[in-house]
Amino acid sequence: MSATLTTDLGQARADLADHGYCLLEGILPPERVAAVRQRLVELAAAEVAQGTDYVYENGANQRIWTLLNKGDCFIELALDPTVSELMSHLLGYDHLLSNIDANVAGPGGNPMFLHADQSFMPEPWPPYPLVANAMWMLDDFTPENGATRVVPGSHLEAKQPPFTVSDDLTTAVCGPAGTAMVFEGRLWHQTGRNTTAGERRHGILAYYCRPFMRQQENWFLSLDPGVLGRATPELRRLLGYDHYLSLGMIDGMPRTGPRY
Ligand SMILES: O=C(O)CCC(=O)C(=O)O
Repeated sequence: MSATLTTDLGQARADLADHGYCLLEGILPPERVAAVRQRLVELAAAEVAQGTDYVYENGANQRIWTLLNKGDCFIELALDPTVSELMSHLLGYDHLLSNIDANVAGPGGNPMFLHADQSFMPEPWPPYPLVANAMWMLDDFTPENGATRVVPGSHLEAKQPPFTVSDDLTTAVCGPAGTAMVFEGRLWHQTGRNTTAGERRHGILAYYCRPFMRQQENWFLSLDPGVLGRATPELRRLLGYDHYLSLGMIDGMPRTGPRY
């Protein structure tokens, strides 16, 4: 059993509970897909030209990190209200943005190792996810071009995946460009193998965590001051500029507001 494309949030929540992921179809309209994809393609090429790239898999795959600093279109993705609603459902209203980066899977790229995104958490895991991701599909994701592969229902195991699993345990999560796959942190998954001759599969991972977790990106050090200066209260909250209960205080005081 696996999740199917839906525009219904009730179905999405049910798929998250049953399968550990859901597929929000058409959440990004074609003109936004085109604009975000174009910006990403430019960035990928520019980082290679500047020698600041994160190319891996023998040159086949590329990650582009810290996207909040690299275009307002990525900030809009991080703040998407539908994804935000599902993140609140999975992680609580006070969830944080752990990171937002792109993963480009190119021809010849091998599968990533099978993992769960909360693998840093010692077992036993609590009976709820600590982190969750939205994979924004900027191309049609197909089994051939490296669509993310998952083990549906593996979140219910609530533990790290075994070191090796047979390929037929995993399913390629396919969807048209403009789909977002929301998946929770216990789900076993990996980037797929890209067997195409020339297709580069572009996806953006908006990664969120519970408010008591350390974020993947150290926003306090890496965020462009210009982006912070014009950040909305919602973005600041997502980045961790608000306190959460007794965490994130300043000199003993839970402070929020424009100075902070
Ligand atoms: O690129 C993908 O399909 C998945 C990437 C992934 O699993 C990860 O970044 O943890």
